[in-house]
Amino acid sequence: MTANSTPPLSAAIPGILRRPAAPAPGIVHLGLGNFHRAHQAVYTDAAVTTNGGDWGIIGVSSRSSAVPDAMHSQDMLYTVVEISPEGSTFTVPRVHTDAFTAAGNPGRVITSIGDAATRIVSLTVTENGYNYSPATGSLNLQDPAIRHDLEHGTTPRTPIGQIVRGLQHRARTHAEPVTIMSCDNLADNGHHTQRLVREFASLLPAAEAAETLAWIDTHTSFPSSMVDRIVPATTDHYRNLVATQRGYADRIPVPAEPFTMWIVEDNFIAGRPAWEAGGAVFSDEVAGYEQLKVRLLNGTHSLIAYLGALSGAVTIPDSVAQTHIELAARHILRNEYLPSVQVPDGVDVDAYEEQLFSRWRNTALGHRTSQVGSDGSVKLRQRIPLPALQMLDDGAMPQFMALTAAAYLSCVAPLTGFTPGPQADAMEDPARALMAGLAEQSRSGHELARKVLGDHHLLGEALAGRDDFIGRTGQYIDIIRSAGPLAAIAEASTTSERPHATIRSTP
Ligand code: CS2
Repeated sequence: MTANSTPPLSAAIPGILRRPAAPAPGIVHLGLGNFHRAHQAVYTDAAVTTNGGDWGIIGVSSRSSAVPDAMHSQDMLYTVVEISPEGSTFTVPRVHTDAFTAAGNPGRVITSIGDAATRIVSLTVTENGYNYSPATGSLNLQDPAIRHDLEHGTTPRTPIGQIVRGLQHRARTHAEPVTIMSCDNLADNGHHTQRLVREFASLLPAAEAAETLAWIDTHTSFPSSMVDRIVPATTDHYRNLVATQRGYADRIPVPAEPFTMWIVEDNFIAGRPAWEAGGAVFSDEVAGYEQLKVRLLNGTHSLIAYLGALSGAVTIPDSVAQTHIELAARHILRNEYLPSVQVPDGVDVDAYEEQLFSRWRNTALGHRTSQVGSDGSVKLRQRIPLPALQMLDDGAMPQFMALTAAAYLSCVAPLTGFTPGPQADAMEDPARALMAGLAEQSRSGHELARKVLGDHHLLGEALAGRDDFIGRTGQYIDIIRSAGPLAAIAEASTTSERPHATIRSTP
C-alpha cells in the first residue's frame, strides 16, 4: 500500500484516538514545526486525557502553509511515529483546534494572543526565531523584520513583535494575565524571552512603551523550560511507514525518538495543563537541566554534525559511528562542557552520557548532520561561549570547542579551494551569505576566524576579545583544509590539557 492509495487520517481507525474531540483552546503556539507536534502537543494530549481542561492549541506557523493546510485537511490530526531500532509505534494527539500562518494572518495572531481564553502563549521558533543578535544577546535592530514590527502595530512579522502586539491587545480589551513559555534550546529561555519582549516594548514611542512595560510586568510570567526529544524532518519514508503499518494516509507524520523529557519551572500566572500526566517534571532546578542539555547534548551534537559532515556522514549515527568522532564527542562532553555545568541533584552523569550516545546511535531515526548543522550562527552562541570562557579563564584552551567553531566555519564559510561536501552545502544559516563574503576575503583560517569571531562577534563579545581562542580556531580551520577533520581531531586530542576521553565498549 502506498501513501497515495490509502484512506485519509480523518477516517482513521477510531481506536487510535484517545478522545472524541479536541479541547476548547487555551494555548496559542508559535512555531508549528515537528518539534512542537512531537513534544508539547503530546504532553498536552496526555494532560487533557487525564485531567481535562480547556487547553486546546491554536497552532501558528511562521510562513509556510504546508502544515496548517495539511492539518485542516486531516481534522487537525497527525501521527507521531516513534522510531527505534526495535520498531515503530504510532500515536495521534488530538489537541489542536486551529492552525494558520502568521504571514497570511498577522491580525489573527494578535487577536488570538489577545483573546481572554488564551492563558499560555508558547514558542518553538528555533534559536533563529528570536531575532536577537548573537553578538550582543539583544534584539537585532539591524533586522528589517524587527524594524518593521516596531513601526507597524498591526502586521507583526517576528514572534517577539507578535507577542508584544498581542499583549497590547490584551491590555486594551481586558486584563486577563497570560504566560509566555519558550520551549527553545536557549540558555535560561524564560528570562531570555522576557528580556527580548521587554526590550521590544521599551523601544515603542515613550508613552506607549511605559504603559506596555507596566502591563507586561504585572500580567505575564515567563517560565523557563528544558525541552528534549530528537525529532528529525518528515520524509516520504515516514509517510509510507504510516500508510503501510497503520493503513491511512498522513501528509505530515512526525518522526521522533522514543526518549522525551520536559523540565519546567512552575511559574504560570494563568494556570496550566497537568503536563505531569505526560511525564513533565516541574522543578526549581530548570537552569541546571538547561545547562546540562544545551551544553552536553546540543553542544556535542554540533561537534558531531560538523565533523561528520566534513567526513561525509549523512546522519548523526553515521557520524558518531566513526571512532575518531566518537572520541572527540566524548572528550568535549566530559572534559570541556561538563565542568561548566551545575549538575542537578540526582542526575547520574555517567548514565546521562551513555544515554546520549545510545540516542545518537539510533540508526533507524536517520537524523541528518545537515539538520543539526543548520543555523550554527545562532545555535553555537548558546552552546560554546560560557563554558569556553570558563576554561580560558582557568588557563586551559577548550581545544574541542575551538575545533567545533572551526568545523562549523569550514562547513558554511569554506576558504577558497576547500570543498566541504554535500552535507555542509545543505546546511542553512542566516549568516551564511555574510560569512561566505568574509571567507572570500580571507587567505587563512586565522584571517577568517578573526573576521567572524573577532570583528563580527559571532560567539559574543567576550570571546571576540580572546585572541588565543580565535588563533586556535584559525589553526584548526587550516588543518581541516590541508589535512582533513581526522587530523584536526588528532591535533586537538594531543594538545588538550585535560585528560583524554576513552571510548567505552558499545553495548
Ligand atoms: C539539535 C537539537 O538541531 C540541533 O541543533 O541539537 O535539535 C536536538 O536534536 C534537540 O534539542 C534534542 O532535544
